[in-house]
Amino acid sequence: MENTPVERKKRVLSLIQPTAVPTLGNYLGALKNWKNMSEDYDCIYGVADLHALTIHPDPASLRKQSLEMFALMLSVGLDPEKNIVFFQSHVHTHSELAWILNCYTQFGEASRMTQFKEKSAKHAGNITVGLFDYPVLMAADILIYQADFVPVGADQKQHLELARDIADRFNTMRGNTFVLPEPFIGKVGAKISSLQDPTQKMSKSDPNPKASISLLDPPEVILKKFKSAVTDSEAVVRYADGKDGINNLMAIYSCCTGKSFEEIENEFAGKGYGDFKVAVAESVIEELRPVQDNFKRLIADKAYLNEVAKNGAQAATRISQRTLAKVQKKVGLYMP
Ligand code: ATP
Ligand code: LTN
Repeated sequence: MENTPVERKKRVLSLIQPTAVPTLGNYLGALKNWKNMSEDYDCIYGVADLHALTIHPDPASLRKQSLEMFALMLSVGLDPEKNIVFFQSHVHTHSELAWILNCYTQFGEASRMTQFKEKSAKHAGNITVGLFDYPVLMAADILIYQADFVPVGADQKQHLELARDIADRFNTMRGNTFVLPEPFIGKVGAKISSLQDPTQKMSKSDPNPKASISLLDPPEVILKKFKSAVTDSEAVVRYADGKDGINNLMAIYSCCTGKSFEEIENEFAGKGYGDFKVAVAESVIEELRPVQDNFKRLIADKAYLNEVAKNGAQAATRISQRTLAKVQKKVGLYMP
């Protein structure tokens, strides 16, 4: 119809830290949704390399892991012709907005972040101001693009709420400026647990290699890790309270095969955990095979990755600059 205004596609934004090779938890909780949303939304995805600085990574490792993470983002199927993919540190507006938002964030609300409490307990000898300020930089990442949806795992929900609170406060004090972002948290897969301690989340910085599946683990390693996954003594594949290990394996299998929990229970009725673990491992191997093949090809083509990163940074800078200029004006910075 001629006079119908073209509706702006909703915008999606998410970043991931290059602290190690991502795990199956990162993939099922975040990256897979990034890919699923990339057809229907206007998507912006990035490597959160500035966030990774909060725990003092070795500089050479950070550089290598950042490029690998970038290649992996493309390997899961994000098309740089249709989405913006970039490195956070290549887009200066994030840090500039973060400083301004720091001045609109209460010390008390930032102190309540559970991830800060957990990480400062883990890195007790190295609690930097950067670690404390991490969620404000994350709020800047989101708000600077006026993002409508932020696909993340369940552990990031509190950070998203803080970003909304900061945006709301700024809008109230200085006039409507920011879109209030909604978290997009998948129903299954939002909280994949450690294979060795299913009460804990699977984390890429877990020092026990058996606890997590890396996206680049070869098939035989994946099989071995699932075979040694901690379960329970009931020997019945069913989803129930107190069966954290089996619940986790069912969530993984469901995400990789599209089967419901009921279908899975029927499929494995009368079978033992051994058969089930092998089936879960095989579904993960098949799910990751194309990702691993793409990664092998892309990581060998640094010139291509650099070109994509340069284009992504330019596009992201262009969009984010508009919000930054608006904010600078609203807070009263003199602009000639
Ligand atoms: P680290 O161990 O370095 O803190 P991490 O594994 O928690 O890292 P992040 O870079 O903090 O990973 O998170 C990247 C994305 O993956 C986020 O959206 C986060 O919510 C999601 N995610 C992380 N761990 C899991 C998990 N176990 N299950 C589901 N989603 C997860
Ligand atoms: N803190 C996030 C990574 C992250 C992020 C973001 C996620 C940094 N900036 C913006 C969504 C939107 C994490 O996953 N640990």
